[in-house]
Amino acid sequence: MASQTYTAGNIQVLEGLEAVRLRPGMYIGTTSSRGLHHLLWEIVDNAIDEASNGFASEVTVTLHKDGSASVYDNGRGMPVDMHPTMGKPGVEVIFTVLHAGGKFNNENYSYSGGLHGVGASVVNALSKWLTVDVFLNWTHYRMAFTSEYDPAKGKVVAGVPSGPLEVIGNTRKKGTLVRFLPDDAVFEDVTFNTEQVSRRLQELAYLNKGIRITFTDERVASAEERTRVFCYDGGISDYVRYLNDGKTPLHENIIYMEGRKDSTVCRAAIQYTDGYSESLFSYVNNINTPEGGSHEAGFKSAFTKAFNDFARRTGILKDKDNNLSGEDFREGLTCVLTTMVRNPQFEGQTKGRLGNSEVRPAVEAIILQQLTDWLDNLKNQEDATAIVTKAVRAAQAREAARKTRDNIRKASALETAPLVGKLSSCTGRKYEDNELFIVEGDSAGGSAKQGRDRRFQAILPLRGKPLNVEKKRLEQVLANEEFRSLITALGTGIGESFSIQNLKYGKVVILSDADQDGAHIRAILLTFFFRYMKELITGGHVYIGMPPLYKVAKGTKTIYAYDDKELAKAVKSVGKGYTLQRYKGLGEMNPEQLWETTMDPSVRKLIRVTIEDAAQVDRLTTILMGDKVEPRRDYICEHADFNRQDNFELPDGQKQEGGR
Ligand code: 0R9
Repeated sequence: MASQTYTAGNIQVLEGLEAVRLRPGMYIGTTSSRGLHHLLWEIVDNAIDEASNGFASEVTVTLHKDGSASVYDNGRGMPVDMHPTMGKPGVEVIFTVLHAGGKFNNENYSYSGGLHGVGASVVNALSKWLTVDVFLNWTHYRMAFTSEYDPAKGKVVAGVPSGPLEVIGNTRKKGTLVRFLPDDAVFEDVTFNTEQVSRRLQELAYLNKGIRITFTDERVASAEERTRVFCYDGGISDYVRYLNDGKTPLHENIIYMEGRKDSTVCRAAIQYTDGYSESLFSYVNNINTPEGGSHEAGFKSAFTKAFNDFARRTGILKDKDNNLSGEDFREGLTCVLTTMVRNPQFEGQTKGRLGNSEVRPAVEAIILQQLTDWLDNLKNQEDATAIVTKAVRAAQAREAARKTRDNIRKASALETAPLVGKLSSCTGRKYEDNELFIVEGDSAGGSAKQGRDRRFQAILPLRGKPLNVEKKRLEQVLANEEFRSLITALGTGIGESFSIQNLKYGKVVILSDADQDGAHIRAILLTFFFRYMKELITGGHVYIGMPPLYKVAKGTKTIYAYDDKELAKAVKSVGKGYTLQRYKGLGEMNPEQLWETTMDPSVRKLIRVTIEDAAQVDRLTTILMGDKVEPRRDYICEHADFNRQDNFELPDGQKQEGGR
């Protein structure tokens, strides 16, 4: 826990803000919309830290009409006393010295993301202006900073105090208020996204039980819709209930576990549903870890052991029986696992996997103990038996699927068979450069085959709508011919034998029509990848192709427009007397057109599918693809968006920076 006394003397001083201005990507990953939001998360994280350490109960986030954002917490207030060696007040050091602040001093700030925790000074450096108000000891203090072009130096001097720390007056308030305007000279887009901010704040409220987070977007016209309040006294248990909205639970009560070992704190909430997929969402220091890591490994191992031991104790498993596998116990599981880790090391493609090896045994010990206690409790016997019985059935189904798979493998070699007649493979042997286009319909498939660059582009046409795999067991998926060819084409295998190393394509591109049917097909394919080949998505291999909606032609000039905005622009640029073609489907394009607009890497637009927000995607998938109609109808009224704007892959050579 944080120590109660933190004077400015503890602040570690490292380096200046100039570096941040020069290479913002190094500090916030990217200057796209994602990077912009990163600024806000920096400040929000500091407020949440103050609250989760027990000093604040309220966090308020406001998006203002002038484009600025502000964050308030009712905690102790940032230190305003003088820093002993720098001779400046604590707040000034926090906002002007890179890596200052307790976050980098482990004795004071125990847990922080490590990714988000790059500090308030980075936000200051990348803002046009920033103000901080501290309400402390009945006094209201204020300090302001600006970033301005200095003609003498010929560059922007960032984060400079506009004056000394001021005393504004007396106050009964407590806490810290930070407001900043992101600099439009740094960011491609300086507009905060209401839904993105709202979703993250809701997530933080679930992850931090009892903290009241108020979100106001002053840009919203309707007063009713302007403010949302997120506060969950049930914390991650409430989160699991929310995720299971639209699913049928196997037991009413959420199983909640919590414990601490050395410096690792771990909490887990679980509830089983009658479905077949596994929905495990893990976090480290409030940061989502979609690629798992040591905390998940510890959790899974303890989980399997506790349930197998229970199944033996109660005679559900006999001496002669094999243990059930972890997968069997995770069928239909919805789980939120949160871990607080000192000095987290994030690894993997998208830095979404926890590397710290010491965390595994800690989480394992905590969960084994807690889950065994739960299973031994007499009042839980009915639920426990229902769960184990379901796992036994899962094991039987898994065995049946294995047999099906073996049979298919024998007949056609699932992983290696050449797909006569269906897949048009490419000639290139460098797998990471190869692309697989999954194309809706035979006629578009035909155009794609003729139009493509066969050196690195392979085409798999899909006939009709594929099977909706939500709530289908692997066995049923394998019985479906379309999916079998897809699995064979990818080369990875599926289920237990899935291996991303065997993937034959660096990019897997879904190409469907820009209509309702096309959207449905896309959703089905994404559901399939999400449920059965998540690594394909987390590894950044799945893309959505963007065919144009219109062709504007005049004389020899042709412009393709991908949305209505672009159409308006195109029409304006060619002037009167043009012909307009609206494409209803991919099939209407001839091979050259398809290449020119959708497949040629130097002009096409692809959207990379991410599951940054895997929990939301899971909930959405259930609602949109599951079997309950009501929640679907409710949801469609709002909007469902798998594709974030900032995940566009632009034409060749203009790739967006990656990172988080
Ligand atoms: C509006 C967003 N909130 C903040 O940025 C915020 C930072 C912060 C804080 C302390 C209290 N409230 C805060 N809000 C704080 C922390 C500690 C002692 N006193 C006050 C401590 O960690 O022991 N600080 C976060 C870092 C620091 N203060 C500092 F100490 F490094 F300056």
